[in-house]
Amino acid sequence: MSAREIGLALALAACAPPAFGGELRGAVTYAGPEPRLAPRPVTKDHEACGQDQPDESLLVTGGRLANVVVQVKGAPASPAALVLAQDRCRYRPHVLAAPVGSTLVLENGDPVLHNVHGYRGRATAFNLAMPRQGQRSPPRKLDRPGPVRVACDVHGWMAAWVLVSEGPAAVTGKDGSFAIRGLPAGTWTVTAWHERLGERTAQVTVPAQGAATASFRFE
Ligand SMILES: [Cu+2]
Repeated sequence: MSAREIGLALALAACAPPAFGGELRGAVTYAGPEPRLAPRPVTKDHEACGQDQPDESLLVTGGRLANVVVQVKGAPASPAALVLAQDRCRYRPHVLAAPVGSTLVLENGDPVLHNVHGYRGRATAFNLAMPRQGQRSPPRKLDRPGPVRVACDVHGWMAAWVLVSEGPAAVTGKDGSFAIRGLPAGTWTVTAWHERLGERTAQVTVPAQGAATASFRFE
């Protein structure tokens, strides 16, 4: 390694966040008969939006629950840059999660007007008309923890959630699994949140190196 390369390596090490070797992995299950949700009918803008759209509010596959936000409360977390797209009159992804201090950009990929309305409980968190295809909103800072429900005032079937977390977070995939890396050793409060099923809490001890596991069950 040359002196220049060593200097570069030191500079990179100085700006990198502390690297922690702990990890939390697990799966979220759903007990009970598998729900089959009827598609939501599209009532306008059929050319851009199709005839119906899936109801993604409770997705269970083989007993595994998708779209659950798992977070390690109070653990160090780096802010993220989230993007919520509107694509054929559907939000993608349906659930996003990131720590307080992250930013959210909204994108309109459709040739129709969407009005993106974010709610904290019943209060409006933001309200933005997006009339143009290809439009991107300025990044909005997510400065308070908790769930934000996103709806479109034009298309009543459109629904998404942004969970602003108090630590590193992950969203379960179709197989219900999640993994959160870069955790320091310690006993942490871990929560699992679902838009319809509420929240579960567990205490999990994460080792300095290697993975701890946690599982959550909803019904
Ligand atoms: Cu819309």
